[in-house]
Order: sequence, then C-alpha cells, then structure tokens
Amino acid sequence: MNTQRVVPGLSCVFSVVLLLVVFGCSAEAVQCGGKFVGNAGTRIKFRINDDWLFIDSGVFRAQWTQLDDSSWSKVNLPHTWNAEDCFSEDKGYRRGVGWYRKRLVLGDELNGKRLYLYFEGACQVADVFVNGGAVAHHEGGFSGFAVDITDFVKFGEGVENIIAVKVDNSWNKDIAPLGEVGFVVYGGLYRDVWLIATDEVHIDVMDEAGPGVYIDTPEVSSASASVRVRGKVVNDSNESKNVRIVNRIFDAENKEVVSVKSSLTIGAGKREEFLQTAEIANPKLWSPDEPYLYKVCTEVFDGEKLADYVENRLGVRWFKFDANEGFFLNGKHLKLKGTNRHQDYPGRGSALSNELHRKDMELIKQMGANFLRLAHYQQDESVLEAADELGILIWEEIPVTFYINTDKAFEDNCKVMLREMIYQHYNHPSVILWGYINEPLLRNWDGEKTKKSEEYKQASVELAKSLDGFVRQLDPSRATVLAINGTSYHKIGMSDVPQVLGWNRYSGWYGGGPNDFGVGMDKEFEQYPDRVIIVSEYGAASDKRLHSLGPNRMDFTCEYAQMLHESVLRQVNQRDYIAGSAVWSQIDFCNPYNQDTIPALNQKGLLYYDRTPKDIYYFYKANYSDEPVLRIASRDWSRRTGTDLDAPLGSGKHAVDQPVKVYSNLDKAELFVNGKSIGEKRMDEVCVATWLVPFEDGVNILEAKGLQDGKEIRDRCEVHFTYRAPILADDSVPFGELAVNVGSSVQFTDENGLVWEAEQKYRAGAWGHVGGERKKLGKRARKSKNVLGTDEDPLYQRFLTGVESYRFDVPDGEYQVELRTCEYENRQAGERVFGVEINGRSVIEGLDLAAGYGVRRAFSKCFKVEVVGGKGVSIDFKPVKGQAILCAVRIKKL
Ligand code: GCB
Repeated sequence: MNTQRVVPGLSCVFSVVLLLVVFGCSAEAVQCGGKFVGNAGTRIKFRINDDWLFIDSGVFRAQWTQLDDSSWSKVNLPHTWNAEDCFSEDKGYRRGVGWYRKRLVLGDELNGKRLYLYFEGACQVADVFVNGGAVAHHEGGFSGFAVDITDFVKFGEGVENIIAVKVDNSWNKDIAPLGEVGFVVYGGLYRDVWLIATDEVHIDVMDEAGPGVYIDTPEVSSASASVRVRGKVVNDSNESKNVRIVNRIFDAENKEVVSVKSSLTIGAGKREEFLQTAEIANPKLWSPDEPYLYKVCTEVFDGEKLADYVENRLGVRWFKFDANEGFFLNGKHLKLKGTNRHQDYPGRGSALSNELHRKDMELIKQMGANFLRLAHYQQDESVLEAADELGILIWEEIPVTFYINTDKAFEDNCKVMLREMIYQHYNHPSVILWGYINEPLLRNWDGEKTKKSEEYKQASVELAKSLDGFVRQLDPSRATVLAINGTSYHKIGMSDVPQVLGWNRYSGWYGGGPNDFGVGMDKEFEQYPDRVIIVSEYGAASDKRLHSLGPNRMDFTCEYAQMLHESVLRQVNQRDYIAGSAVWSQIDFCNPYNQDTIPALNQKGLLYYDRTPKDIYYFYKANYSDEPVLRIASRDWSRRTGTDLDAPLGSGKHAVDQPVKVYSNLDKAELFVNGKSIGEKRMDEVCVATWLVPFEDGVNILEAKGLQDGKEIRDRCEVHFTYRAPILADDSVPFGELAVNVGSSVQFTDENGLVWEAEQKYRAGAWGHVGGERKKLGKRARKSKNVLGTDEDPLYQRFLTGVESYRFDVPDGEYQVELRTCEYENRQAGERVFGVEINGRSVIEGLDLAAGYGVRRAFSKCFKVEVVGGKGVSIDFKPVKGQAILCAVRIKKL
C-alpha cells in the first residue's frame, strides 16, 4: 500500500501544487474574494480518499499497528461493500463489520497544528483508531463526524501513522433506520474523508462536525437584509488569547459588500462564541430562478496573525407556508414542484463521487423541479451545494422510517442525527424543511405489516413531539415536517405535531384509483383547514419492457405509470391549498426487499437506475421547465404489435391505430407518421396530447413539430410495429413467430426486441388458451416474487394454472415451440405433476417442477413440431397430480 504523505507548503497556493503533484493527494486552499489568503498558519484540508486497505469481515484487533494487512484489498473511497450483493437473488445483503486501514505520514511542519479526521459519512457505526488507540465512536450512517487526532499522531519523514476504522452496518435497534426499510443501508466509508489541520486558535471543527460558523438572515426585505453570523472559536493553546474575528461578505462577483469585526478573549483550552450582525443593502435574493449566492469569509486573528479562515455561502431569502395558499418565497407564491431522491447508483451503491451526486441534481434541475426531498436520510454535502447553486429547495430528513424503537436510546440517537444534520447543513439557503419521521406506523422491524399496539402508537407520537420540539429549538428559521401515509396518524394526534404535514399518497397504486387522490386531499382540507399540506410521495412503478393499451393498477406498464402521474399532477395543480408535491421518486433505486418485475429495484423512478430518462420524465419536464419541451412519449414503447380484427382474409397487412402521447409545453404540436401529418393538437392543461397513430408493419417514423416564438421545435422517434393477421394461416400475412406472455394482460419485450404478447382466449383461426385460470406470483407487491434463474421475471410472474391446452392455428410447416413454466407455490415434490403433448405426441412426461427445479425457478424447453393438414398446433396439458402451469409460450416457423 502507498503511504500518503501530508506536508503543507509555505503557502496554501503552494501546498495545493505540491500535494497534488508530489504526493498525489488533494488539498483545499483558502480563498477570499478571489485571492488566496491562507498561509501556513491557517487551516488546510486534505482529501485522503486514496489508498485505503479494506477487509469485509470482523478482524480481531485490526487496529493494531503491527497487524499484517497484506492480504486486505486496496480500495479508494468512497467505498461500500454492498454495491453488488444488494441485488443478489436471495434478497439479502451483508450487514456486518468491515475494516479500513490507511497509512499516513505527516510532515514535521504539521507538528504543533491541531489535526482532525473528517468523515463525511460512515455507515452506520464507526470506531476510529489511530496508531492502535481508540479515538472516536460515531453512530448514525448519514451524517459527517470529526475526530480530533492531534494527541494520537506522530510526525516526520518515514514515520507512519496507522488509521484504522471499524465500520458496522449491522441492524442496530437503537439506530435509525430500523429493519426492512425499503432502501439499502450500504455499509462502508462511502463518502469523502478529510484530514484537516488548523492552528491552535481556530474555528471549532468538532462542533457537531458543522462548519463552526452559522449564518442566517433574521430580517429580509428588498431594501435590506440583516445577516447574523454566529460562530465558535477554540483556543487549544496553553495561554489565554485575545482574538479578532472579521467577517467579510462578498457578492457573486467577489466584491466585498460589507464587513464586521469583533474581539474575544478565550482562555487556554477554552471555546468561546461570537455573534456579529451585518446589513446588506438592496440584497439580491436567492430563489430557484435566480440562486444568487453571497459568500461569508470568516477570519480569526491571533494578534496580527491570521490563525484561521473559513468560507461559507449565504443565500438571502425568506419563506412562509400557508394552510390555504401553500408556499411563498420572498413574498411570492411558489408551487413546490418536486421529487424525491435516494443516493445510490449502479455498480457503486451509495459510494458516489461528488460529480455523480451533482449530475443527479442537474437532471432534477433540468426537469424544472424547484423542490427536492432528500429521502430518507441526510445526503452528501455536494448534494446540498448543488441545490444552493442550481436553485432547488430542500427537505432534508433523518432516517426514521417505517418503524421506531420506543427506547430512550433510540430517541437520543435521533436527536444526535438531527443536531448533526442541522449544524452541518445550516448554511445552505436551499434548505427549507427539516424532517424527522416517515410513516412510523407502516411496518414492523422485520418488514411485516402488523397492527401496532396503543403503547407503540403513543410512543410514536411522543417521539414525534420530542423531535419536533428539538428541531424548532435548534433552528427556528426552517419549518418542521413529517410524512404520513394514512389517516391513522390523525387519530393518534401525530399529524398536528409538525409545522408542515407531508402526505405520502399512492392512490391508484397500492389501492384505489388515481382520482381518489383529489377526493382524499379535499376531505383532509375540509376537516383540517389549518394544516399546511405538502404531497411528499406519489407515484407508480414501471418497467420499460411492459406495455398495454388497457393498463391496470400495479401492472408495471409504462402506460399505467404515465396515466397515474398525469392524473395526480392535474389534481395537485387544481388545489391551491396543496403547497406542492414530490414524485416518488426521481430515480429507480435498489431495495433488496422489492421483488417486482426487476428484483431488488424500486421502479417508481422518472429515470431508470442508469439515469436514462423514462418517457414520463418528459411529462414533468414539460410541466415544470421553462425550456421548450416537445417529446414523443413512445421511446419506452418502441416495439408494438397489433391486429385488425375486421381485416378480411387475404387482404394483407393493415395499418392499426394505436395511441401515442406527446408531452409538450408548447401550445400545440403536429404529429407526422412516416412523413404524413396526422393532425395538429392543442396540449391539455398538463401538457399532454394524444394521437391515434396508424402503425404500419415495420419501422414507423414519428415526428412531432411545434413552434415556440416562431422557432420550430421538433422531436423524432422510431417505433417498430408487427402486424398480426387475425387468422394466422392467412397467406397474405406470412406467419413468422408468435410469443405469448401467458396469463398476463400486458406485453413483454425481451432483450432481443421480441414482443411476448398479452394473453388471450383461443379463437378459431387464431391462437390462445383453452381452460385455465389467471394467477400471479405473490399476493402483494412486497411479497417475494423473484423468479430464480431468469431476468425475464414478468414472463413468469403471471401465468395460467389448470390450463387444458394452448393452440396456434398456424399454417402447415415446421415449427419450434418453446414452453416456459415455473412452480410458484411452496410445494413438495410429487404435489404437482403433469405431462405435455404437442399435436398428440408426448413431449414432457411427469414434470414435477418442485422436485426437479425447486420453487420459483424458471423452466423452459423447446420442441420441434411438424404441422400438416391445416391442423395447427395444439399443446395439451395432462395433469397427473394437481394442475398444470404455463407461464409463457413461443412458436417460431423454421
Ligand atoms: C413509501 C415510502 C418509501 C417507499 C415508497 C414505495 O411510502 O415512504 O420509502 O419506497 O413508499 O415505493 O413504496
């Protein structure tokens, strides 16, 4: 392993150069109003992400300096050990201990400085050792923490310091989140780690790992803003010091706007607080449209010497919530157009670079959102920075979700998390809401939905009250919020605790229909007119491979998700008392306990997990963004099939009308199909217009055109359409291949682009099933439905049981028939046994899926069939014990 050397240069400018070039680590110099003012006396920050060693198990005394760690893996931070296993087929991921070690050489020049390790996040319990000695213990996986290592380190060329960190993400009853929470509690040092060196006189680094300087604007008008700067200065020397604190405020062009000074006497080894106020005349206000940022530079002088220097941002803005009219920013009404974000990323888990965090924020901004809930935990500093810079209002929360522990230790830990979150992110003008609980009555820690005892309910309310009061006291300048998912929270008195009530409302997904959304919200408003309401979650999951012309609740088709989002947003817009809404969620994310059409993924994102936008992303972009948007919403559905049932025999391939939506914020658009206009349409109030497109067999080129201020805006996409004759043996439409998603009302497109059509009953001349009952795997969304040994889960998750036969009235010739099936119940060997005959010839005998393959494991087999005498293909199921099961079938002309 490389040893990292950390030596400050003569000035910060030099240290950057030297460290980057010579020692390969990165340092941040201090800069004030465009010029470097740091010198060897001021703070230096080194990012120490590279060259760590890692072992994914508990090791006896891994902090020992002499430990032989040569077999450990070399890793760079950010790092998590759960990036892959959270997607494993058995629903689990490793929750346990991992150890990290790093060797650090500290130049003699650092001797006499105060030295700290700053961890932006370690999930979820961390024990930090330096040179074998225990230095710190931190609980909570989502906030930063600082560790004073000054008394534990050695200096000098060739002298290695061993930093060892034990990280443990085991389930811990005293630390939120508890149990099966719907996202991954990724273990590891998954955010940046810094070494900070300060003078003995310095702004406090250990103050809940916050910036040590806290800025707010108690009074703001367009004429002036009063700025309050509070801070904590530490004197770690052994003599009393008189220090001078200077705060300079710079505008976005780095021009000094105002400065204030004060002095403090700080006893040896003591910490003192300062408070200064400054006025900014005619302040430029911060808003999502114009996220104007000032900078507050804090200098601490020890005599004439600049001892410490930090920089913080300042956004001047004020806001209020109103129960009738919603949200106001800087005196103007602003509907919160929002979304939710989890922090994980394919192949990396939670260990994202700052650049990847930033990219997500840019995608959110590009969509036009002005509001984001950081669900369900504190997120990376770079996320908050991006929110300030891009102009996205933030709801940040701690990870108390689904279930609470009624013990005092749990509550105490929640308070630690709240304090850390508020201190660490206090200076971000984007933050308007601090959250502390999400749906605590939903589940038990083991993920089951159990009825909660009165005692538990009461304890939840008490916890809410205690946390709410705690937050109000720490930061009266923001509003408190919690999220509920039903009226049971009203009954126990929880809904009146926060200043803003978040409603997670999945009308049309987990139950009811999309229109129940508005009905339910109106009832709320009528009964509780004084509550400020925000819709904190709504949404529907979708899978790019699933489509339907008649979509249904929880069928995972893109069409159902589109319909639901369009309906809910329309209803939100119609109601002024709804302060705003946040889609669940911006991006698909990993949840090992979700076993939907793609196992271990929550598919309610507007973007796929790899960040490719779904069609529905453009619905929001059209509604939320001021940029011109014109998007044909059929990229996700680029392979279609259809039949003209009235087509006479021998009449060849027909065009078939199917709906295509365009999302646009232009007034109107014209749609062209294969070069021909099929008409102009006005967009409705949520930016949607639908055309019936006559799809021809083969590739169809769709083009949409519209005008914005005289400028033409265009979009183009291709849809491949396969025409299916109503009579399969019709010579004028030669038969090639037909695949069926048996037992399902939706079509499935496999990775080769083959469409497995929705199921139908047999009709003479055509195809379909005879007998059988449609069933699906798992009764509820959360029940395990993962089918092992395949990625084509939707083909197996819905099926027919008791099917008698499957028929295809194909013309004479040679065919390949593929049958797919799977045992879906916990059956013992011998409980379900059946055979299969094709055109009277036995092809499978005594198939016992449970015995031969196990439960929920995909089975498929192909057979050759010769069709003669116009008899078509009849696949007949012969039950021996129990009923036959068929999941999918495919027939291909050879
Ligand atoms: C919720 C939860 C969220 C889940 C979401 C869902 O109500 O707050 O954590 O991920 O529903 O997808 O079911």
